[in-house]
Amino acid sequence: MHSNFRRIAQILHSFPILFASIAIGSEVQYKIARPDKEFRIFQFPRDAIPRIDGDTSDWEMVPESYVYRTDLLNDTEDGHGTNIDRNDLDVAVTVGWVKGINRLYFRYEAHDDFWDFERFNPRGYKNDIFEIVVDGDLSGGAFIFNQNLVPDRHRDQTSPISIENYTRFSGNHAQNYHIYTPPVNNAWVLVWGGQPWIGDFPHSNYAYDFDVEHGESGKLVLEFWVTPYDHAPHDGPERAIESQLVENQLIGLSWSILDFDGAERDGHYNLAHNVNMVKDGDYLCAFRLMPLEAAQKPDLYAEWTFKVVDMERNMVAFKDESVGEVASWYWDFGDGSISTEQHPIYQFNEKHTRPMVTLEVTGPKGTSKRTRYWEVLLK
Ligand SMILES: [Ca+2]
Ligand SMILES: [Ca+2]
Ligand SMILES: [Ca+2]
Ligand SMILES: [Ca+2]
Repeated sequence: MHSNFRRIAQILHSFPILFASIAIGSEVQYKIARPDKEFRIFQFPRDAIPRIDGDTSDWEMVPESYVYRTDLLNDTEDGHGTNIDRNDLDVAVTVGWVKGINRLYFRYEAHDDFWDFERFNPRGYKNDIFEIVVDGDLSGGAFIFNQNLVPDRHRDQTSPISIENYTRFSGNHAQNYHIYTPPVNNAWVLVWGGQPWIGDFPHSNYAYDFDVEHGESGKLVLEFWVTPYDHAPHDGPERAIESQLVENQLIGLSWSILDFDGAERDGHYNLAHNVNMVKDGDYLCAFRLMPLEAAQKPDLYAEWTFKVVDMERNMVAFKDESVGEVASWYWDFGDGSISTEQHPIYQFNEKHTRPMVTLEVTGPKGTSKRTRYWEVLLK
């Protein structure tokens, strides 16, 4: 059932509308946490990408419906359950993305009655942590080595085979970030896996804003982005494969807050309502990469891409990528032929090796044209 669904889900990734109708309100069950709830990732327009500076004014355009707060969390480890004292911890998390860029942006705002950030000094306090886990292609499955999820022969961490498996396996197909809130005398994130490089720029970026000392109560703001990977090897980004973030698709994502208040951990509040989320992609929540909200939609403009599918026959597949509401398409292939399909495939005559191709789109807000001159190269 499980693997069948994964296969179906991958096929349906190409048909997001169909996928949505099957995933919601049907018998299909796939292995995620909280299957009754679909979370949403806000799409920023490309002219309003958040600046990572700790100032969250660039998030003010995000509707409240995208803000996930303390009421959605469950302390599954330290006994609070969903009955969380907002004076002890109160958080708001918002996730964003930009179409065309494989990054997940986060705004994390937290009130804590005791900010504990001296883990890395000799007094030996703990450290408040915001932990996120990302599975960019919903592949699911265990991704942390040595957490009772791997065969016995691999559990001895001192054996060479264990170490090799750790670097090959942990964090490879889903990534876990332990983010220090805030870091003092240490890196901003502990990557729980074999690929610490994903915590470095340009694979991620972060900025904090807080005005509290260790032990005080108050508010902390963290703004950051990470890059999700389908394959994040130990030896660096050269062989890594970024997850392709595509509008309307689902990804796996969850977070937890490890709240230390001066002594032992006081809470492990997690969105998945199951602490297996820290090590197994089957326990992440489904987050949808949303289209632009109406308020952020730009006026109509024409845009398209192309692929030469058969150079010998001068066969080209055109793909409409216009933004805004489009009612009709008019392609001029520059040789006297036209098409009114949205995504035409066209065979050019041999005489037109460098055609000038124009797409004109028409919708309620008018018309827009986009010409590519000498860009479609044929034989
Ligand atoms: Ca900012
Ligand atoms: Ca607290
Ligand atoms: Ca994955
Ligand atoms: Ca704390």
